[in-house]
Amino acid sequence: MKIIDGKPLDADEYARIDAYWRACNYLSVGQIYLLANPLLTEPLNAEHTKPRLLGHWGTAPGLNLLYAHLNRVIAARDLDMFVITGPGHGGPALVANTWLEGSWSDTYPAVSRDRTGMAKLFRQFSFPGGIPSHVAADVPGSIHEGGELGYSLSHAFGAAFDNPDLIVACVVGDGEAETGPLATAWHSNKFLDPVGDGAVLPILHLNGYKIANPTVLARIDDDDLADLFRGYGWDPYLVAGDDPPAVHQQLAATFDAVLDDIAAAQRRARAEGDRQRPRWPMVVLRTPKGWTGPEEVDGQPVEGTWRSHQVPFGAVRDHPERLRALETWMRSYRPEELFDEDGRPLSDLLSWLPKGDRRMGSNPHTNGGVLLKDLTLPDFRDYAVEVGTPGATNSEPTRVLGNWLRDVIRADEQEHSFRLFGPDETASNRLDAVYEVTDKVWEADVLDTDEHLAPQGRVMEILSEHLCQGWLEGYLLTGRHGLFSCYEAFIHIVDSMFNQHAKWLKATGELDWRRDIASLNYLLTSHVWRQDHNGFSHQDPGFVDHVVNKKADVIRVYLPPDTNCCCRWPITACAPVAMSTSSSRANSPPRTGSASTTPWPTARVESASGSGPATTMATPTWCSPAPATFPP
Ligand SMILES: Cc1ncc(C[n+]2csc(CCOP(=O)(O)OP(=O)(O)O)c2C)c(N)n1
Ligand SMILES: [Mg+2]
Repeated sequence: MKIIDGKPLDADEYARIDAYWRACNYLSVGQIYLLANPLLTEPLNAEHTKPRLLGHWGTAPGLNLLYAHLNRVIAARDLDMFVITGPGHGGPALVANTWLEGSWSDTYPAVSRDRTGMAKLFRQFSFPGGIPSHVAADVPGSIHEGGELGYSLSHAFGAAFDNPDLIVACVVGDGEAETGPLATAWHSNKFLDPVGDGAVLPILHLNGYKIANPTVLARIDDDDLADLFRGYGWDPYLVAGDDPPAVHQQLAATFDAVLDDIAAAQRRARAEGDRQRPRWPMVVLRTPKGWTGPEEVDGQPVEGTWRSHQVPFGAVRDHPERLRALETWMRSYRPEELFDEDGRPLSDLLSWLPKGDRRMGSNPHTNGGVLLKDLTLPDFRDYAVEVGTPGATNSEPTRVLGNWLRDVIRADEQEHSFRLFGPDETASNRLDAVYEVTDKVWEADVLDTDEHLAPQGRVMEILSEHLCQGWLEGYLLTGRHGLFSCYEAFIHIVDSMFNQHAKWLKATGELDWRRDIASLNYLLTSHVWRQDHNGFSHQDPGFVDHVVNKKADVIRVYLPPDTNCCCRWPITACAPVAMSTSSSRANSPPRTGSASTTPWPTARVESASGSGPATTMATPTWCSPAPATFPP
């Protein structure tokens, strides 16, 4: 792995960035432990602490360090950048950073950037009536809640697609990196176009531990780790240490180097027409878990071990010596050098930070609805099959839908705000008319016998339902549109990802500053009843059961009975998550089609009679123009 040894920080810059890091660490510990006395202006007593201690400390110092150094490069290079926090259980860290940079108080003015606000900040954390413990929807700048680990990198790539000026930094936990969805997401670099897409900077946070175990990637030697990532097509840089001055310098030098690499790769592709797939840089950060926290508790090592994962020591109200240890720990960050008497961060702490929308907590991409534009949708009636006598003609519903999607893509040629995702099934699902106007994105090798593979395109195919779902979520969360088509039996692979997304939508729906994003549209095909080609192995209608336990303001299900209704559903699909299981005779194998029974005026009624209520016909989030009028 590459190790960069420069010392780019002069004494002032070093002092500023270290003070900022200490402030974030102080604010993180304060959120976990304190109810009152936020500036430690009086000796800490039991009543100043929370009766129930919750939260995750171990990941916080690393996240704070990274946020500080990302701030430095954003400000120095005027970057359009935000960060996705894989270890999203580190809520206190992101809350601390967004409060210091001012995004938190801009979003929640009652939590001001002063002593009163700091007290509220501490109290609200993981507290009744307060905020969640994770990097939840409440946190400005977040498009990713950490609860269920594994999706950070796919979300980061989804956000970067079609955003050529954006850089998405993505902190990947070394525990998270053991999950299947995260493991496959390293391959996303074969689907990122250096011309039309932005960049993703993965930062593997090798703090060595998960909840109660070491991590696999921390216990293989550096050469194997480097080989692994080089094999995935990355160029890994290592930053390692436990001495803050040395790590600050090395991390600053490394961020300078990797951002130079990203800029050079983009310049080669964009200005020089070099079509070789770049070997994008990534960073491996090996620092201790729970760094700067208590070294030992009750004779057991804590800092640098899995014991620092959550709250390093509990029951501080009952143990005076722990109370004293907590006070010593918090005072080690020297709060009197960070905040004035009114609790305002000192100007040196803030003067160098990114301003306005360049703050990661205020980057517009992280509140995607702000950027969302309606898609131009062709009139579905132009695609209708003729129905003279009901039941007399056959057609393939998804093939006709493919014609309509082709023209959606054509109409989006300038905006580039729609993508079609699938696990190698777009053609099998009979949507291949889209290849008349676009290609499948592919940055790996291409042979003469391949078809429709190109560095740029609107179709994303990889045999990982996790990655399709994660990419699409990231794409939608940053204000774009998309559709995921998948065999009914195998969409279950993303059951829990669907749940997470639905929860995110529920939570954002309760935050008035979060703008609505477009529907996550699933098209399910190859149904349980239509398995003469495959068999029992491909039968599982349970995804509908799974999703309908969500409220109707989050999920709509459409069961179009024939071709004309199948083409009608995307127009009707106005829920945050909309799903169509096409007609039971919808797609493969192609030898028979679906008997068409529904001419257009009736199709409207049939589509709306799925499981959604009548409000199904409301203005769709992702549709333009709204289907306000229909032929009589
Ligand atoms: C899919 C999933 N499985 C299990 C958990 C429970 N869990 C929460 S945090 C954690 C350890 C995470 O370790 P790592 O990614 O290394 O984060 P860090 O060390 O930075 O805290 C686990 C297993 C989870 N959140 N998600
Ligand atoms: Mg870890």
